[in-house]
Amino acid sequence: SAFEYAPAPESRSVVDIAPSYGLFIDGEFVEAADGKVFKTVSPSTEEVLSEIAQAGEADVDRAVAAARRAFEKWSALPGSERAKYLFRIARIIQERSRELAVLETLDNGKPIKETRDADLPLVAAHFFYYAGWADKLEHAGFGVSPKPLGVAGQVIPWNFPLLMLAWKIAPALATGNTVVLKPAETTPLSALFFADVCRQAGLPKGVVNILPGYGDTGAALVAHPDVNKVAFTGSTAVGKEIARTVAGSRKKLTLELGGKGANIVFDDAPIDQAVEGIVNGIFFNQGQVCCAGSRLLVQESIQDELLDSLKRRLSTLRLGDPLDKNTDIGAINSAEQLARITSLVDKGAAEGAEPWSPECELPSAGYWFAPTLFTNVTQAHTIARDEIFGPVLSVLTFRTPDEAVAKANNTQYGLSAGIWTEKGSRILAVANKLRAGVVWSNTFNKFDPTSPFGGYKESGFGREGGRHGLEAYLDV
Ligand code: TXE
Repeated sequence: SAFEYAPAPESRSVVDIAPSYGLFIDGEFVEAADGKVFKTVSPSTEEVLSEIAQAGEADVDRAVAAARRAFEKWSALPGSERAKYLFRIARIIQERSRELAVLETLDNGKPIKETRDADLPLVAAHFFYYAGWADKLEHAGFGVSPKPLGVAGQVIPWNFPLLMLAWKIAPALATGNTVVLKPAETTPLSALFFADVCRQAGLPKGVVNILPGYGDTGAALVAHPDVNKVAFTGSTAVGKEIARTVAGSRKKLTLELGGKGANIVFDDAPIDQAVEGIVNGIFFNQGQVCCAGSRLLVQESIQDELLDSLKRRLSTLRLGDPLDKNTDIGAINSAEQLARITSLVDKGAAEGAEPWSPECELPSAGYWFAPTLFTNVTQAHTIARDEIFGPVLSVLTFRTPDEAVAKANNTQYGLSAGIWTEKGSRILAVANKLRAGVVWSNTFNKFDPTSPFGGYKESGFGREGGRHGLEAYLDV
């Protein structure tokens, strides 16, 4: 790395991790009915962090029944009362954000810089934002007296464990629904910690239930006849399976799936700023981001200049201990995800694209992947089409704005895009032609609870965040 920093690791002793955790059902931590457990490990060291109860079908039944009982009282509360609980949860998250950031970094592998400065502030902001809606639903534009749906079954991924939980739970509770949530199998800890936050906030029992487990637990939850609303974030393949499961039922469904975002850089773009945005777009959270800018579309005339700057910048990224406050690139979340990234990168090279990585030493334990940039990429290449969900950027070029739009839209996905140019008129013209749920201009990966987020095409349907996020949890 270009600079020498005295490493200042955040201490893991900030957070108490119990040797084992139960399921959180009806306000209590309980064992699974069949006694099953699984282990959660730290992806940066492969150390076992804790042993977690694994929910089976009987536990899904118990949790849904608890949520159903709680629904009667919770939905009957005045919105202003529900708001008080949500505000309390938001404040406790702020107060305990250091513990939560360390916990999330340990279980997920992402840099503490990110959990501290992005994940945790956004989690709290989300609860504050939806707390504000709870007593104003009649002003949300869905009619005089919109009604909650009932029990929400929510399944979330591992890339932003606590933030995805916030995106799902905050609007559900604000609108008077109750929740059974299944965190991802590799990152159950922050959701269980959140269960403790709910207890601390005095949330009535059964309003939030947390069921750690694998895909079969998620499948049982989604299929449960007494669940009224299903919300899923994860792979497109599982999203389609879930859509088939709920087809024919009265369940309301929202899906937030994969992406293959394009970052489009025009010849008049501020290059240094664009380089920062490109780096953030694909290396934030090791590229394990559904809206990552995983395709760089650069105007041909500035290709050499931009790639030179980008490579110089990549050479300064620090990869290593995620608890070190100077770390830019942490660990990949799991051995499975690392294998997926590796296989797609191998395919890229085999199909004729040229990989480049800065010099960097990968730690011997844990799951790591060096930042990688592919040039000589064509639209037919697998790495230009499939979501890699890792720190891998595919570079393509264009000559005209129309060609940029055509290439950006040439994907089965439609979640995100970025435009870099000094021309305001071009931003508007290009943004309006992009089939993507979010288009950033001269920035990337900016999130705000007031903005709806979601995809076009195979990136899913429904919106989370903002006023639109309420709609998924209301009958009008
Ligand atoms: O996803 P899964 P995986 C993409 C990304 C990644 C790929 C695979 O490309 O490489 O998906 O990741 C639960 N019924 N994204 O395997 O399997 C599972 O337990 C109900 C993009 O981790 O979809 C976990 O809680 N639930 C994405 C959650 O679904 C099931 C984020 C996600 O896991 C289930 C994650 C089933 N049949 C991966 N099978 C994004 N949109 O941000 C699994 N699950």
